[in-house]
Amino acid sequence: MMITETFVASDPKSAYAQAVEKYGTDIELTSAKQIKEADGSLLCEVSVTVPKERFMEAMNSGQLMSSDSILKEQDTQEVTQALQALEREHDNRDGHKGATILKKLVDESNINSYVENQNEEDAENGVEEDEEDLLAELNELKTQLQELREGLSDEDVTSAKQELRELLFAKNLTLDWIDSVLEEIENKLHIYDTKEKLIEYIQKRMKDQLIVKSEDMSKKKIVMLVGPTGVGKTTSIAKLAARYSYLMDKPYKVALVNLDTYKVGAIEQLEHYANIMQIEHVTISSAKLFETKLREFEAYDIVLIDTAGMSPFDTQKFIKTIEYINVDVGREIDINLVLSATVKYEDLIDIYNNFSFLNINSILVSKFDETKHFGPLLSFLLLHDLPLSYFSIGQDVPYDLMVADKNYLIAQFNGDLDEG
Ligand SMILES: Nc1nc2c(ncn2[C@@H]2O[C@H](COP(=O)(O)OP(=O)(O)O)[C@@H](O)[C@H]2O)c(=O)[nH]1
Ligand SMILES: [Mg+2]
Repeated sequence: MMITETFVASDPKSAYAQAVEKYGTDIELTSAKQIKEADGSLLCEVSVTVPKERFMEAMNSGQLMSSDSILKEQDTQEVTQALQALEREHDNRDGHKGATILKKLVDESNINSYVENQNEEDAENGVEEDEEDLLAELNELKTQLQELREGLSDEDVTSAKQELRELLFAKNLTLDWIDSVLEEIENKLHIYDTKEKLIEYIQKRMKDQLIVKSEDMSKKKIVMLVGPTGVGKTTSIAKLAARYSYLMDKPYKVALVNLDTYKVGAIEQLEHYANIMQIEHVTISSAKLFETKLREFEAYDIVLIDTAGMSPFDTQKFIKTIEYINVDVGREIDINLVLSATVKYEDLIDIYNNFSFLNINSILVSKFDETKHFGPLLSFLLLHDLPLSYFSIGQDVPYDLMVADKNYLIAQFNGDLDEG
């Protein structure tokens, strides 16, 4: 038996996301409509059906338990991390300037015991002349020790760090990320004493954190490009089609599927490329046909799917997209979100949220050639840990495309830093 449940949110994606959060992706979307509240605001209502057992399961709120245990795990992790940081700090102090201080401290304690001994002896012998000298020496040592302690927060290093922090922020990296990275080296600042050294560390951290998806041609693939209108989906599909069928170690068998029946000229645009390259192509307007065609294309190495751009309130396009991706084609569809490098950070976040109801597998960055400023894109990637697939670096089909490369991206960012 199936149960129908309705979810309401400000836009269809969020409403659908609620359903997925509750029941997982294995649900059927039965309707989505816009509703007008009494105050005139627009809401979206999405209805899904789920098997009764699944409904009961969710009712019995296993979810609460699991989110609780996730919290505990996070807490433990945080505590462990804090402990590790403390240990590092400790090691570091012992290992470096701390060692000098430690030595002085040992010296000082020797003098203390010497003074004590002397005092005893003096009391016994009634000798007082040397005592003043010793006390003076001890005081001097104390002053030196104090100076050394203050020396630990090396002003030069701190200002190099501050300068870099401001520069990175000006280049649109988020303060959250900058500070979390600078914090990691807080106790090793003597190693990163110049701006250049600090930048090296920042680069290393970016490199560690960025993920690149390797271009694995060993398996047959269905790749779908999604993203806002005009971002370069169709152009990228044409470049990819050419790459796979003509520009690699061997010719792969490619088919093009166009789901964009909205944009004027979209059908002709893809047909144009497909005809030049003599590649199998088809335009599709129903989920049923989508299923039939994808099954027909089973023998192809790569099926590339072009889609229509979508904004948060495109309810119709949203329902259609959901219908398409829920079609059982017997294989997984690799969903690539196309993001333009020219877009500002807040917009990247919005676009990602807008499309996140589709399980985004990777990011294709377009319009790499149109900006020198990669801070916003990097900030986005460092926040979301999404794998990069390709970079589109110009309008020229098929050549302006490269397999995503961390070093290339970081080098572009550095070029921007050098300009100050
Ligand atoms: N400069 C530059 N232009 C691009 C790039 N990719 C696409 N374009 C241009 O952007 C415009 C829209 O591209 P299109 O593929 O139709 O976008 P779609 O709406 O996402 O399919 C076209 O004029 C393309 O030539 C790129 O990497 N660099
Ligand atoms: Mg297009």
